[in-house]
Amino acid sequence: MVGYRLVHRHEHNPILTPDNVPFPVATVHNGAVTRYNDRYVMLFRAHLRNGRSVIGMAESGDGFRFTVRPDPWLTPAADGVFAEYEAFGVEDPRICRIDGIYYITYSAYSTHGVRIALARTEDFQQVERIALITQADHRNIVLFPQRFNGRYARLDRPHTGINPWSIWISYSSDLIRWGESRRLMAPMPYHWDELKIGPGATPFATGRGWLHIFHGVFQTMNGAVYRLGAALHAPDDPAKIVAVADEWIIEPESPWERSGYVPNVVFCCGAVPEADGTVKIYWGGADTVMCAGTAYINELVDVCLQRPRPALPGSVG
Ligand code: BMA
Repeated sequence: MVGYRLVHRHEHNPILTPDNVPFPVATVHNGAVTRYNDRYVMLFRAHLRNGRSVIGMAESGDGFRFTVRPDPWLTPAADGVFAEYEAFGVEDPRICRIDGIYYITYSAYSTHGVRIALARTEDFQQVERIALITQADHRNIVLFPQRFNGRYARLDRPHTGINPWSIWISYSSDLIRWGESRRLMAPMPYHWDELKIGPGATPFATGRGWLHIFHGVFQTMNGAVYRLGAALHAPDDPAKIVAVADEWIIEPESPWERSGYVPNVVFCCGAVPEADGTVKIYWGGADTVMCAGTAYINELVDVCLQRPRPALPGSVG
């Protein structure tokens, strides 16, 4: 369908480029965004010019025009257990507000592999690391913003050599110790996400369930293509997937999504639902710049419900 778009790209994309960052960086990408005191705060990943990543912060009044703080917001820890596991850099943050506290999950890279660390802030000035909440070989963990039967829930993405990389769920009573993990969603063979999938933005509540924007990858003769998809989880049971949209909601199209440090990548770490029924979606373009767009929440829910595919294709059909 010509002109058919679920997500409307912002006219000023890319909304951030390395030139907008006051400290020397090669990229500004994979940013998470949340509302804080009637403003928007973005925590983004930036490659330093040695190839390792730090997390920077930007602020905005309208969610599209961001100003970057002069110094990085989170750099690899200098001592203790975090120093050992963050030595190669900190990457791909997600922000989740629970009971007035902003929790940040981010990838911690080191010679031991990649783990997920949890930090918290109340004001985006002071940040406190809490714990490393996975073993090695996990990325892309998003928390749900509320408890279910008194427990926190998160979507996981463990790496495995046996199955295609899939989306799992785990639970915790204290945000530190997690368990009861189960696989919820898997890549679909011969489909846009057949190579691997992973959690993207922190899920947000809609009248019809939790909407989760995830990424899916297809391997072509010219390398991998990263696109974004949508899944709907039951309102009171995040382990129950109501529907997964068969089609992607965004694919690399703009020049800065199709070419850059890693070509043909749109990668989402954040989305902000608005009271007017829209959602602002943020994604890194080609692992180099930040982009934003807007969608109608109802249209994203409808595409899940009206044109679904199985969540676990191998076991369901
Ligand atoms: C993934 C992660 C992301 C990155 C994406 C595309 O494996 O490393 O941070 O945006 O690849 O290169």
